[in-house]
Amino acid sequence: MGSASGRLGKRFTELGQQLVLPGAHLGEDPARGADQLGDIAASQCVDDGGAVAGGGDDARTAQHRQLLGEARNPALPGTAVPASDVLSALSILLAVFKVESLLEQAGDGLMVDVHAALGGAGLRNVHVREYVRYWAELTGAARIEVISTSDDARLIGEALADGEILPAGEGRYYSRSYVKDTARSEERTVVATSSPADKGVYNNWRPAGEMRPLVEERMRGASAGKTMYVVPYLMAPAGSPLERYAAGVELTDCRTVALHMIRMARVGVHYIDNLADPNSFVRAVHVTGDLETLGQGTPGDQRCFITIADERTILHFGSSYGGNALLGKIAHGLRQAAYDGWASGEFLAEQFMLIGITDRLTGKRYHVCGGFPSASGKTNLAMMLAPDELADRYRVDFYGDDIAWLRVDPDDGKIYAINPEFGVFGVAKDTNEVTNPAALASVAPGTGTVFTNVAYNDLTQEVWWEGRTPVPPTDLAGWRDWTGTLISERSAEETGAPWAHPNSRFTTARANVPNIAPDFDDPKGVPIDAIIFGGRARDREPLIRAIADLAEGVYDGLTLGAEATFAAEGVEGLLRYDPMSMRPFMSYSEGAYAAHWLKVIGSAASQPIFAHVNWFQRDPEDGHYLWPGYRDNLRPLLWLLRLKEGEVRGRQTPVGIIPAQDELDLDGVAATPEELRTILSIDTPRWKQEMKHRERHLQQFAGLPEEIWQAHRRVAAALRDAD
Ligand code: OXD
Ligand code: MN
Repeated sequence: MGSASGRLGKRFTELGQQLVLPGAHLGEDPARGADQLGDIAASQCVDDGGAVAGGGDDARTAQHRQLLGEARNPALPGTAVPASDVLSALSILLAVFKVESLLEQAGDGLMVDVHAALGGAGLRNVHVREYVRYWAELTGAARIEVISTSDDARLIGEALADGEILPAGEGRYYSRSYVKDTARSEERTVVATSSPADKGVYNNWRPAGEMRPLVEERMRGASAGKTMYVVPYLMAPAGSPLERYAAGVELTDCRTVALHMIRMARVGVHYIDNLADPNSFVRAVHVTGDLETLGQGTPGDQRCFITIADERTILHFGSSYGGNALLGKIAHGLRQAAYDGWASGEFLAEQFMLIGITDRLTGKRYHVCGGFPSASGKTNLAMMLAPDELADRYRVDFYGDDIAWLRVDPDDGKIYAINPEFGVFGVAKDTNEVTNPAALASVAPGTGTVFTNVAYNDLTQEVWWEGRTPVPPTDLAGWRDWTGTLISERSAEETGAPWAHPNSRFTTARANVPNIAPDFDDPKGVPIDAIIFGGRARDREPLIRAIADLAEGVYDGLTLGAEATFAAEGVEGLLRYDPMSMRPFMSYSEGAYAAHWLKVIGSAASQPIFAHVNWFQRDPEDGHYLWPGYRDNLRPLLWLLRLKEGEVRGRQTPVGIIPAQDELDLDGVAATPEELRTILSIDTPRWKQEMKHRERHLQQFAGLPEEIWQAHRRVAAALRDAD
């Protein structure tokens, strides 16, 4: 970086300190310099230990209140406007003026680049400009480019020309990641705040004051020679009541990440240039780093993925894959949004799918959302079509496969959900005409899909993944596995290894899904009738059990789990608990999370029905699945909606209401009466064993609301009484 830009940066530093430039505490604080940084051990990125720095809960709450809009409405009826607000408004105006004039004066080096790039793109938000300037200087990026969706074709052309992506047939593309960069890394992911009270069991909490310098040091100079793409985005339909939590600006030094963001979020300058509070965007900085020297998975692992939740700042270093790099998705859409939803008291952000079910006979339309731990069929369920026998009467519409934000509308007291995402980042493995025909259609030629880490054929530009067809292509000519090795030239040890990485993905815009709901972009969202949870359980969990009580529903979500891999974990029947399927995305303590759920959903005038579903029960003798799954999963959901409407009664059990066999529409289902009896019954001794595990699981969570413990005790007592 040239000395001129350094000098100018210093002047900004002074300006920022002098005028308390709005947002200076949010990500571009120039006062935090290299001189504060010691030689911090890599393991400090996540290891616990050491004194906790930072202010108390009140400090966090006050700062967050300001961030989340109270400062935006200083003149609410009956609210006096403090003199300090007037002063700070004046200083904001002054700061804006000074920043603009400094930008005008800039004569050379980086500042010209920032100014020219941002100004040329029509980006006027002064807070965004200052944020970009700070990070461009820190990371040493050589160029700045502001991205909008309309840049997609050009970026694709450039990426193809550079060999960064390859053509995968008409209007589809193929990308390969670095071999040690293929998944989200939970161990390297940290939620940092200034309040130790935010520490939970799963959120890997660290003090913000410790984490920011550490990650800044890793990012310093790490984008040298690269372009920094400025990606302004919105994680909500424009005009949504939750829009003010949805705006962000991702800075990334990876063009493929920008291409993914265009598919996964609404991207364009206008999303952040006209914010009611121009400073209210999430700062999301992504620096790839030198992937070959980061020591992934070793004790010296340099990767650091940090959400500074009370500063609405995301700093991810050391990957260009998936949730590590597409920061609108998991880091903002889940971790940050969950924190914002709690801090504002306004909403829930959950790793939920969201579907609509229309009954053409009655004209009624229902909406169901729900959480499933990974590998429990969430995307297949989200894109499900009605089974042939029911297709004349029912239509299933897709809204989202991964994230839902839920709020209660003050006008009608209903819970409304939006999918904040614009696209689908789906797991390719096992996607085929039977498991998920809608997903296949959504990645068809002409959809602009980007495939990552599947197998690729150099000669035909075809892609393939395990489960796409029962056996791999037999003509091996041109086929390479996800690492780029020609299948025909694999070594003896490599033979038999999957062609595609198990976490290989397709990235496609949501509008490409053939059964996309007609109102998928309705800013208000859709009213929720049912909230479901489901894991992969080979025994105990029936096909469906409905729960009408709120605390028992939340309790069920908190005790959600999927089978641990028995070989690895070694404890028969022990689930890997994944509360609400949010374990990797929790951003504050689980006790507060449960209380927030009770409060938000409890405030709705019309309550949803809860249910736990399980498509995966197996025959203990030969291991075959007892329920056909996939499209047939609509049947238990229809029963649930009829139960809510009072059209069926089901059978009360200690753990919820289970369908009577004749209440399910089973026309065309091949299951035997014996199989149906098993999946529609409760194994009481097995449930009693589970209750002991649950108790230990819940005991970890400090401050768990008494309502949840009461729900636990009620279920345990009902199981005892069932003897
Ligand atoms: C995830 C994802 O990692 O959706 O959960 O990509
Ligand atoms: Mn997910």
